[in-house]
Amino acid sequence: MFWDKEAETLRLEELEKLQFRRLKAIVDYCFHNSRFYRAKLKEANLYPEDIRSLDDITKIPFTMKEDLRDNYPYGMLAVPREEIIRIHASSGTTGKPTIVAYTRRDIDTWAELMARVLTSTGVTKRDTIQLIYNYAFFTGGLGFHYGTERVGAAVIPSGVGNSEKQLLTMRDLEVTTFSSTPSYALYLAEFAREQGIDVGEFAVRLGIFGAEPWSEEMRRRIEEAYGIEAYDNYGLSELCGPGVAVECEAREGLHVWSDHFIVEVIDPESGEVLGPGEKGELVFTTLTKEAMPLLRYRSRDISMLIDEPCECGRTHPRIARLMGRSDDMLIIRGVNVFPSQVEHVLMSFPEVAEHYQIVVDRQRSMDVLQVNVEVTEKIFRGEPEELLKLKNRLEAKLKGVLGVKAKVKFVEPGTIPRSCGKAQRVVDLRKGVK
Ligand code: DLL
Repeated sequence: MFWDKEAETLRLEELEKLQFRRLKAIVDYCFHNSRFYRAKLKEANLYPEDIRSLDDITKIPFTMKEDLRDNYPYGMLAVPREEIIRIHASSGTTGKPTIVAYTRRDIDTWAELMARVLTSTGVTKRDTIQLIYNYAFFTGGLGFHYGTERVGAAVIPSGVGNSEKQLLTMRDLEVTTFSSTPSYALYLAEFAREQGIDVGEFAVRLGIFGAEPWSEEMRRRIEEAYGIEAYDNYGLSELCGPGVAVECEAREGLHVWSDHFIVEVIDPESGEVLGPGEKGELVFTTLTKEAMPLLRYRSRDISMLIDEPCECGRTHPRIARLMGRSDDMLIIRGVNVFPSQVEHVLMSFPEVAEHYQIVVDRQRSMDVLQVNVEVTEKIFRGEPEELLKLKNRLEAKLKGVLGVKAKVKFVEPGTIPRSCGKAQRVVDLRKGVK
């Protein structure tokens, strides 16, 4: 199912021609309208007329998150202030938040891209969608809201918090689709279970999740709990918010809307551009943004390009499910460890509940990695020998996958902090410790 079949299935040559035309135009636009980019391009001795092919994108210097911070709040704008009709802020996964601004046309494009996202997952105007996102500053709430209205489905701006009310809403209003962070979706199912409510009996058939990393195993658990199909979607405030990439019915990677964003994958260390199948940092160039265009923006998100045509018919390139962020990567005794690897191992054990936290500390100049894990009530109250066996199996598997020892600590069910938004999976106590 397509929202805009022509744009989504454009022949690859046509798509690349369009990208090239738009790339030239946006570089020219940045040069003439953004003080920041004019200086940056001049410094790199690059002028709009130097963009003679799509490959020339690699001549453009990267834009970093720090550039947005250094130019806080309005230094990255490429339009006069009166053209701005909306301002959001990133939720600040790391460091202080950054401001993003939109013109009327930016908001309109965003709603279009969100309509594509929703349609790609199977939403139609017959659906009733509950949006369990923070509507304040965060782009998840209003981004999904506008897209849903454009599709013509009924939107319930549920917001976050009050799980009891979320469940009542879902049940009484016969919600067919909901969207939240995957960790909250799991928490809500658990909360329902505790209240004796079976969410599997609700009318909900579809869930759209994103805004934080989640594994295939987590997907399976969400699907089982609600009896739904769960789709992944990806985005970041700096580009618009949600609406950058989404899975289609094939659910083998996320299509990036490449008539609006050029995606590249680079080696985060050297900056060298990598080919399909090579894991690295996603870099985006916005092709149509007016208020705050970004050229080769380093997202710090780790994924890779998938170079095969997709059975759904969309020609827009796919990225693999996100593997984490380069700044989430933990270096434990010299070994690179991604929280997503830990989650993958944990979720492959049915005895383990969905909630965990990774704690890193330094003891006598040695990094130590501990994983606090909730197990199911039955296991927790069961035989100590069984718990010990489970701990040994978990530790052995973690060692095998991570290449470094991790200590597993079982904690009482319900004790790891839950979040209505993005889950905090890592606590690094080494920061500031020498
Ligand atoms: O999280 C936008 C969004 C809202 C996306 C709702 C999807 C759904 P930020 O708060 O700026 O924007 O955070 C962006 O979140 O750079 C990734 O690190 C992470 N992220 C977003 N989607 C995914 C995903 C929104 N599907 C940052 N898988 C990004 C993994 C994701 N990580």
